Amino acid sequence: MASRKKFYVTTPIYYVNDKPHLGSFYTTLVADVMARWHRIKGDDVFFLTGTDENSQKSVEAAKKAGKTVESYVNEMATIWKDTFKNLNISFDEFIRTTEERHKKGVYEFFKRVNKKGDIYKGKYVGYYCVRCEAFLTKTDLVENKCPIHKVEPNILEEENYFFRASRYKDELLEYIEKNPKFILPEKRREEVIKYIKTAMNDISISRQTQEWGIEFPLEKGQVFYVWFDALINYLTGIGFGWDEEKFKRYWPADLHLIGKDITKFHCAIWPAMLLSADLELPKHIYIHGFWTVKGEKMSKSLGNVVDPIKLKEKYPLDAIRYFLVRQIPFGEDGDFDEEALKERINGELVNDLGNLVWRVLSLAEKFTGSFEGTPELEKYLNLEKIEFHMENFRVDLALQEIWNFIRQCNKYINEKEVWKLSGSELGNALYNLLESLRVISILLYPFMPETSEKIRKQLGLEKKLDLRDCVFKKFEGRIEKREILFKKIEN
Ligand code: ME8
Repeated sequence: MASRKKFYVTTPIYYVNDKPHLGSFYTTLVADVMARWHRIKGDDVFFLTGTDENSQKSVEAAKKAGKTVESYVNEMATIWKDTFKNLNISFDEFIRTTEERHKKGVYEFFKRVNKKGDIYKGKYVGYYCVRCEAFLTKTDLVENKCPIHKVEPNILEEENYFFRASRYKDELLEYIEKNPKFILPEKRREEVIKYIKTAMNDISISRQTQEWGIEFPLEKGQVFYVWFDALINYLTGIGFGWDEEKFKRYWPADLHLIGKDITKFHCAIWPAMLLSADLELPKHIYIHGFWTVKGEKMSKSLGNVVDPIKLKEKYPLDAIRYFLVRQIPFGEDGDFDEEALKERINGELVNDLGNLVWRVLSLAEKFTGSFEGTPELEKYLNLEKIEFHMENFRVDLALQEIWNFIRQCNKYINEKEVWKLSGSELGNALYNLLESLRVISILLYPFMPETSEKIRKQLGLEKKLDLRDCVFKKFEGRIEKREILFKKIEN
């Protein structure tokens, strides 16, 4: 048997100082869409998400909640995991950076980098914003102040260990040059190149003044800088340091999905770390934009976050999934607006898709002949284009193309006035429409898994999905009880 292609997709691991919001759901949703797409392609898929728990943010949030850091992160990790399950996210593994298996992998990774001669001790003298709990460079400052908190940073002096990231600049630039699809979209790639050329330095990877974190192996009393350990999750989540076989099966990652706020870490520091450890680089890193509310980034500190669970109480989950993927060109920013969500539900989901399924099934239910004919609608299905968009991670465009087909099916009903037909003419039209619905149910699965299942149930089709079945054949379903897919949202 020919070996299956593998597909390994990741999301950022999220900080646990808050529960998931629409922004974190968005990245995870796109990862879910990609994972499900590759599953129906028949690939050996691994989808990783998780939580980044060794941050000072955990310490502060725990303090605020009056809990020990340990019990706080445990509770929050459960909330994140459950929320993603509740949102129908089909992750294969959920990695937590406080787990032993992660620590083991981090130590193994560090050993390699250290052996390479890429770790050295130095003095860190620089700006430090206590409120951010982060080091700042001179270029970060605005009028000598932290741009977020508008306070003058402290000058901090610490004995730290550094990772020699600068050593890999040239190799990395060459790799980016040779692999134009390594960093996507293109405009981000240009930014990264500029950053590597002009600003990328060695980074301090240990902390002397913090207690919460993974113990630093070279000096007692220091812990790993949280970003150094966090990035390694992409390895430890698939077995690095604890299951070599699994690790070999899935590494390198096929796709890291991230938001634009963490580009430098993923596109410069992380690849440098991997080069140092003699590990292959991920195949693609796709950087998406921000969901904003009235033009401002959706974030906890601004108090403008949308809770996906609350949204789910008001609208069907699949409608939210549809909206998030369809609304913004993948890679750009977009404003979240409930009116736009309602519009898409009433227009695209109720009128286009819902109506199509309802109309076809009501006609088919009454028809006593056989659903047979010649494929007439198949030519409107541009499967190659859909596949092309998915290969380029343009989930929004793929969905748009599926909708073009759905609209063609509605047009077919109207132009042929199918409700007026009878006998073999009706049998032919219904054959075309039922086969179209069957194909649509497969194509929609990655985006709207519950809707896909509902359609298949009404058509009496089996649950197993295979992208290769997106060609017209003999209709082999059975018309079952009709069910409304989406209800109109009244204002
Ligand atoms: O940065 N719109 O975690 P984080 C779109 N732990 N996406 C958004 C968003 C918004 N308004 N807000 C957040 C971290 N995101 C680190 C990552 S990875 C080794 C460590 C998404 O909880 C987006 O993917 O701050 C962004 O990159 C990520 O959440 C940041 O999550």
